[in-house]
Amino acid sequence: MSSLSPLSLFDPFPLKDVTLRNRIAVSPMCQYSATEGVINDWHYAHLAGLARGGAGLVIAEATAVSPEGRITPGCAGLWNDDQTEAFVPAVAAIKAAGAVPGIQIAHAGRKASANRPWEGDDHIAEQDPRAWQPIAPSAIPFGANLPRRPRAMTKDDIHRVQQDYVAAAQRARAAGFEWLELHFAHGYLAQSFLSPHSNRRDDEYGGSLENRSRFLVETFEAVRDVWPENLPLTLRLGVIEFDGREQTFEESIELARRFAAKGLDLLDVSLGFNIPGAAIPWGPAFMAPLAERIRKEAGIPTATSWFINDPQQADALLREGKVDLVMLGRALLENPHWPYEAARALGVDKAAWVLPAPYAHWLERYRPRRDVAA
Ligand code: 8CM
Repeated sequence: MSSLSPLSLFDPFPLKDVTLRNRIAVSPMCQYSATEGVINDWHYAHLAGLARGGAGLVIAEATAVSPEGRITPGCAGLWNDDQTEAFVPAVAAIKAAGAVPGIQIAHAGRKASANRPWEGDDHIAEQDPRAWQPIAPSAIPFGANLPRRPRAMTKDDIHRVQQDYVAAAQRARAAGFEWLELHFAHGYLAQSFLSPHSNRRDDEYGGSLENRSRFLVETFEAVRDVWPENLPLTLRLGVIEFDGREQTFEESIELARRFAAKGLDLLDVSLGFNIPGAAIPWGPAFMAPLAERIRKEAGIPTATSWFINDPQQADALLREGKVDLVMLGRALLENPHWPYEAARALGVDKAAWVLPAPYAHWLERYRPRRDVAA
């Protein structure tokens, strides 16, 4: 990667020992369809289909590091052997289709113990046997559709959850994943430590930026110690809360610098979702200017998602140096073959794009040949 030549959507992306065939990544998208955290045929079809569609990186959904860290009872998990083994065929299918297999590991914090989005999207009633006690930095509920009061974590809880992250990272590697993202965004546990809205602790895990970020930094360091040095370790960080204070973004640039110094390979720039009613300025690629500032001011590769739907728009984000990788969710669910269409729209020669041989062969064959008169 040269800093002189602009990047484009179909440039390979080398990061550590992994090279993505292009700059298109599948955002992690919860399917809420696992049983006891074990993924199944639905997930295989979903993940393999996205990989076969041509993306360079497929990141499997937010996968809980512990039972209490699930958002819903249907969330995937990585705290036992059955769950780990169930990921093995998914990893194989993603790789067979030419994409790099990634996974996001997560703890839902005070947003845990919820119903699936299509079954209410609210906390499961406390008396329901499927419910469990959410935990958080402080006993402050999210509110709105998630009113259940979490239990404030003890330091033992903090250390246990950090060890759960470490164990889940090791399981992710054992399952064959080559790219690991820690979920430090969207109002889940790590983000709720960072945000003064949800963290009112008076010990070394609350107060100053240094203290509010301690849970995140320690967790990152512990995972970095066990995740192979030669494979990408990334964070999805909620860099801004759109809470009218707008201070958190300056803090996030500082935090990104610290993570970079500690071996972070890429920052997936996202937002807080940590207070109901935040004034989020939804719009096409609205997080990209923030990703650009972090890329330039913290000197770290960035990715971003949110309303990136159009090939020219995605390509421009790379050419303008805003990001190193674009993350697509809904656009790829609607059309897993979006990368093929994007290649055509951008006039990219398919030969320059690494396709699995059986497809490269068919796509090149029986095309009108320029050297043969029609
Ligand atoms: C669900 C699970 C995990 C996440 C999510 C969602 C839904 C929306 C979103 O993020 O933005 O990180």
